[in-house]
Amino acid sequence: MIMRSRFDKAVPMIVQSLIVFIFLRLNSINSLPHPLDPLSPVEINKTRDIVEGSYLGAIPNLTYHFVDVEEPDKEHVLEWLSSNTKDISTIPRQAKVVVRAEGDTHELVVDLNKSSIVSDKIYTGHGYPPFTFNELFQASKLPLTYSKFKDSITKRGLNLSEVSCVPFTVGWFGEQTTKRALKVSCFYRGGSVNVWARPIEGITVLVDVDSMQITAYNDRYVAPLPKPEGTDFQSSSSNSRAKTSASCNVSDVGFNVDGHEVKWANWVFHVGFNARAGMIISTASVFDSKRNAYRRVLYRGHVSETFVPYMDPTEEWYFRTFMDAGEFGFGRAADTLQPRVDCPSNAVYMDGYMAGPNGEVQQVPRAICIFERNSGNVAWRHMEINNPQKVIRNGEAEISLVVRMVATVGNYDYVLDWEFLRSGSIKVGVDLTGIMEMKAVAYKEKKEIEERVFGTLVSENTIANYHDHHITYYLDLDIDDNRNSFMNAKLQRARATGFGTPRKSYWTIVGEIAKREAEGRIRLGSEPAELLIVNPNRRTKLGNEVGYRLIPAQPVTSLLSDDDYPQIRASYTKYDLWVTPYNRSERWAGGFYADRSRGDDGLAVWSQRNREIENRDIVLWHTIGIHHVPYQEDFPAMPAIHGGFELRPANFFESTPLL
Ligand SMILES: *[C@@H]1O[C@H](CO)[C@@H](O)[C@H](O)[C@H]1NC(C)=O
Ligand SMILES: *[C@@H]1O[C@H](CO)[C@@H](O)[C@H](O)[C@H]1NC(C)=O
Ligand SMILES: *[C@@H]1O[C@H](CO)[C@@H](O)[C@H](O)[C@H]1NC(C)=O
Ligand SMILES: *[C@@H]1O[C@H](CO)[C@@H](O)[C@H](O)[C@H]1NC(C)=O
Ligand SMILES: *[C@@H]1O[C@H](CO)[C@@H](O)[C@H](O)[C@H]1NC(C)=O
Ligand SMILES: *[C@@H]1O[C@H](CO)[C@@H](O)[C@H](O)[C@H]1NC(C)=O
Ligand SMILES: [Cu+2]
Repeated sequence: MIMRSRFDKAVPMIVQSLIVFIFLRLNSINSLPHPLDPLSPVEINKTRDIVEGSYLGAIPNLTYHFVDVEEPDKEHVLEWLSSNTKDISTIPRQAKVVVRAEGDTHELVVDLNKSSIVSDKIYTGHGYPPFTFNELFQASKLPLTYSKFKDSITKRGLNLSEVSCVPFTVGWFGEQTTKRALKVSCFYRGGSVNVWARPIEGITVLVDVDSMQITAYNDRYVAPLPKPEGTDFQSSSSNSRAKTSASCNVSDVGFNVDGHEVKWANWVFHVGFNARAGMIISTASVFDSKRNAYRRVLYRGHVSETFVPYMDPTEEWYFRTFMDAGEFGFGRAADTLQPRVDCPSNAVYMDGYMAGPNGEVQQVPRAICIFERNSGNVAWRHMEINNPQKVIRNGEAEISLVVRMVATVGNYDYVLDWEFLRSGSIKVGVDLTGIMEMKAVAYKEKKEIEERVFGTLVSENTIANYHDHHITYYLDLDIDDNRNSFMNAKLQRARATGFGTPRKSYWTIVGEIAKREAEGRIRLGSEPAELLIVNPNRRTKLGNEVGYRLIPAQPVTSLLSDDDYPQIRASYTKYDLWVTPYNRSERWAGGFYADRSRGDDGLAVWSQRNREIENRDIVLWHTIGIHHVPYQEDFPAMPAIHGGFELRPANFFESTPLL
């Protein structure tokens, strides 16, 4: 789709002419495919046809767990990016596919040009690929026909027809051998649409996924069922808003979407999508009017993994230590966006495509939205009184471009934003909303609580349990070029002696380039520091190394002990920031096979090699974290809570790009 149009009135003339200039420049280039484009619907089908046409097609019940474009070599992509012809024909178009057949996990590379499987390996390490939708669905239905479960429901005086069950991943707790498994928890609708608010507590149902059978069942205790009153989250206003769904009006946008490439103001970048990460931003470059050229900033950025451990160590809850991106998939959980609720009326939408359980293409309509935002904030301003006889007052409203998706992973909704600013900043944000995971207890009031609880009483008989959200981003920054360095520039107090003034102290910057990965593991918050990624080979006219700085998210490192199994699996959450050398196969912080993983693959393990990171192609990994202590206001649905970080130019431009 190609859209283009008049500009927002709030954008000053000078910027408008800059935008027009950029549009004219870029529109003269033909729209050609980008090597990082996600697999198209036709390509997903073709991938399946190639797999089904191989020996694997003869195996009954082949299931597809992962299908994505096999990332081309970065050097090829960069050659393509810098070439004038934008000729993609030399870059092979390949798909990475993970299928399961007869209990084996096959890792395939399918060449779409050669129409053949060019690599086929059986994975024998720990952990399993994500579950298919069918597996999750079938597992959730098993208790409803299981006689012991039916007895448990009868014993509680409930109606089976009002029960909904939800499958949870089970983690790993030191077992020597593992199978693909899910634990299914059940909830009672009976008068409420908010299933999470009425847990049928005390029951554990273990499902062996490969045989799709219940292999362990325990009804340990009975807790009262929380009442349905007050649990409904469909407010009258949201009902009416959902009904006024608007068709998107593309005539108002001040940006241009061509295939997967977006051009807006001084930015150009690529928006991709896959089942695991969801939205992926690639090859983002910013126009430098002083150099009359686009300059590279971000090669690739996306959610790498999430870690959501609950703080309830009891039988029915201890295993709830989710790694949502790897176990379920943020793209798999992508929800269709509601116009005027999830995105404003000037938004433009992109659909997402993935392979379903049988390899056939599945569409997520309106998976991503892109819109120009007039935040009401000030981009810059000044009033000057010190000129004789005149007051000068000037400034600009902040206009930005937002790219958004929503992942609804069971009870939680993650609103994931990439926001581009004309100042050269990129802001990455997460809004957490949805429904909390709740536990039924005997207590109606706080003063009745006798046994230990692991959360907040948010309603009668309802504890919302404490838990964390760690959302780790993969950030392959390339500031002007691949060869970059990382600097943790500390602000340190100095004594003011020898200046002949009464000052006693001041602070100054003590910066050191990180030489190896060990110096690129940072726990934030203990001391003030500037976190810089610089290009030591490029300088401004004044001689400063060009760079970007990370203004980090609120630091939240995991509080679990190092020997706790979930912590071993997600050991990368012990640091807020990591720097590693670029390696095409190192993208998923918790390891590629996250389900039942044991912590032997992933960021913390790779970093132990302590490779050189100075003046190299490096990758930053940064975590947006929230220790979530629930409050009553989070019930029955939770008002969004925000976390985020900013990538901000630091001696990158000669002066502000705003003027
Ligand atoms: C993909 O294959 C399915 C099943 O053969 C078919 O229904 C669908 O139309 C195909 N989609 C595309 C885009 O080719
Ligand atoms: C394949 O799936 C069908 C239906 O679920 C099942 O009946 C059959 O036993 C499975 N075959 C194998 C070889 O697993
Ligand atoms: C692969 O196929 C794509 C799409 O059909 C085509 O654009 C590209 O040129 C081909 N590449 C090679 C290396 O053959
Ligand atoms: C179960 O269903 C029956 C018939 O619809 C109804 O009378 C009864 O109140 C229900 N019981 C509960 C606990 O919801
Ligand atoms: C889109 O916006 C234009 C100008 O604001 C308006 O004239 C037009 O009716 C709108 N179209 C739709 C479909 O809302
Ligand atoms: C790239 O990463 C993989 C996985 O960590 C590792 O096996 C491989 O040796 C790495 N390659 C290089 C060149 O470091
Ligand atoms: Cu939470």
